[in-house]
Amino acid sequence: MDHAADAHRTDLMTITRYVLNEQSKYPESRGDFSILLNHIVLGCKFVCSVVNKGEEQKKLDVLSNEVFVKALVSSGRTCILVSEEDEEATFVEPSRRGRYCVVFDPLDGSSNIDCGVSIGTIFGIYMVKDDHEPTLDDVLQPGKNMLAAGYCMYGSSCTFVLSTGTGVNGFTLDPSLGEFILTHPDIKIPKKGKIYSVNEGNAKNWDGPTAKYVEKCKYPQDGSSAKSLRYIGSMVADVHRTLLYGGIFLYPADKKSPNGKLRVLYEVFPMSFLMEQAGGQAFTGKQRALDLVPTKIHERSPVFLGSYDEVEEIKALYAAEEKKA
Ligand code: AFP
Repeated sequence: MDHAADAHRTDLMTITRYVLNEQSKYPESRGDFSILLNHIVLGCKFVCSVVNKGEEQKKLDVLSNEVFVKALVSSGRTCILVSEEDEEATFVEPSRRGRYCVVFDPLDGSSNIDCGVSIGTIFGIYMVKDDHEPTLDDVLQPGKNMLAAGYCMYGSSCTFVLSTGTGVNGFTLDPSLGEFILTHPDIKIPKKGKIYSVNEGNAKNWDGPTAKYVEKCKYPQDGSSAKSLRYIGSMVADVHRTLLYGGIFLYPADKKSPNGKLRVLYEVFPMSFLMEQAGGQAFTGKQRALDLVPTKIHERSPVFLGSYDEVEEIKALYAAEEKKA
């Protein structure tokens, strides 16, 4: 190996070092965010280790949730937690309270566990609005108010993708070091893509714009090549591929599920935040996904996210439909 490559290999940018570097740009910062993130990373390392041991699904869901809730509360930096696993939000007791609200899905795609498909943890972070007694309104904020969002994918390797609002970076767990190392700096999604990702089993119930878009992917009329279909059915894995290779991931509304399937706070928002930070877009069929103001913590929304040009096409199809109405 030449000297330059060696120097790179030996200068390890761990996720902690990365966040501390970011934090040093804000002299007023007290390090609370780094502490919070360290606790999220610890939860992910734990889940990664149990997923690799092949524990059964039910246990893993519950276990992962418990680990994240305990890690977040013990960080002393959180005040409200919203988890996919818990019907109600958790309000942290005053003596252990901090200023961050964390919304998360501890183990998304868990129905795939038993067949070894990649699954993941998704999270978003808000700050309480003011110095006041925290209320649900502090988490019922539009996604554009998130300070940070990310996911950790448990697959052939364990990958942590993070945005603190200044681009997107990917870190891979080095099991021998027990550390996430920066392996995918400044991820940018290709402007156009050759892949679409959707559950086509729902096609008979789709609305006009979704059906037209997918038809165009398969039978393009402009001389371009047809797109490839890739669908894992595990959001973290489908979004991760979309982020790296470009294309579009869609979970649209349909006649049976007028609000789609995916949850606004801990699926749609974090992934939309990452897409925008990587140069892509996210749309609900009506508006920019990050502008949505949720009214319930487990609310659902349709979502179209991915390469900038692909989402532009979807937006144009919905605009044309609206004009007709
Ligand atoms: P589970 O957590 O119930 O496995 O749901 C996974 C998921 O929420 C998300 O990860 C996938 O993108 C989506 O569901 C797949 O849904 P379909 O099976 O309806 O395509």
